[in-house]
Amino acid sequence: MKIAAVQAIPYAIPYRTPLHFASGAVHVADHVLIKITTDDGVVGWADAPPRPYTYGETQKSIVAVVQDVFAPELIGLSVFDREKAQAVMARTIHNECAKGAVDIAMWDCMGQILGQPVSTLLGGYTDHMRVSHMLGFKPAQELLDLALGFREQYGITTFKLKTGRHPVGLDVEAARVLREGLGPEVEIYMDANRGWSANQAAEVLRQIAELGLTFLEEPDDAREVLGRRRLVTQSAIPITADESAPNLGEAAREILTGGANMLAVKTARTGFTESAKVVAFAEAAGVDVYVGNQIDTQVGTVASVVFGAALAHTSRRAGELSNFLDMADDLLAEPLQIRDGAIAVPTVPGAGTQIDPEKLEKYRVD
Ligand code: MUC
Ligand code: MG
Repeated sequence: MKIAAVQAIPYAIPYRTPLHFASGAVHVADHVLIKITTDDGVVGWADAPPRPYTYGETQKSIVAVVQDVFAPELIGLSVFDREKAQAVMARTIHNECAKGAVDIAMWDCMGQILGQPVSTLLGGYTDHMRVSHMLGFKPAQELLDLALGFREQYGITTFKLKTGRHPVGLDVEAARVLREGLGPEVEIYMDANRGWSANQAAEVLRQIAELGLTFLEEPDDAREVLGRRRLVTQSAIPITADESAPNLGEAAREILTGGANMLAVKTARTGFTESAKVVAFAEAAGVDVYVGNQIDTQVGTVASVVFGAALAHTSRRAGELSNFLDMADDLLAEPLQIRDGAIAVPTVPGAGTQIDPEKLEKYRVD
């Protein structure tokens, strides 16, 4: 059960429908597949999405840090030595998604060796996750048509509206059209990816006060601390930290210094080991969390399902688990199904991240 090889395989799969948001856009899933092989032949997989506009990582930087920096230190450790692996990787700052994927691939090996689904090992709270769909920038009526289609076809009743546009009226209008068209039962929240100033966000909050939105994520740059604190104090709905809380320490700092009062948990950046610590902190602090989307493929999404369903605190809210529907193809051997607005937790031993070898051959770019 010792780690014998750590490989980082770059690949590219186009999006049928690109996603546009305040900090960037995605046209191609140019991700990196992490493959860990043990000395007794167990293979663990995970997906690392480069998000230069969020963490500074690129496809090439993920390959380089995993193969040149992490692999030499990880080879020889037991796949069960996850805290040792965390310590090894913590010597290199940032590189969140590279670290997260190595951790998930190790858990995949652990589950296979123990003959248990990883969701069971992490807590086994429930057997499914409700799905929230993320809507990128589009005219208001198109957004409503899309949301109605997702509700009709997949039973999805929670939507994240990407915002942060100028003038802010564009996003206020989109929220109003969605609320009127979807009715009061559907859950809607906003993510501005730092697109506004604190004052602009405050104006949006005033204008959407009657629309019953659940929370507002990263309205402005959290480093502008006084503006952000004023927003958090004055807002009637929670202000969620996503990219301002990319790891345990920064999540704690944002909450304890009043930069946010809710947290996005993303397995793509904190894997399973650190995500569990973020959730424990949030639970102890009385802070709500939700499982977010790193614009994940099915390989990334299944990891979010495995983790989100394992813990009571993360399974309370819908997780963002459906944006792989916008991709032209995927790598997962058993494609994910969304039924009645939910995805079932894989019951196979491991993390359920098995790869289709023919598809990997087709899309790899190394
Ligand atoms: C999100 O919640 O922000 C967009 C950029 C990123 O890093 O993740 C996505 C979704
Ligand atoms: Mg976000």
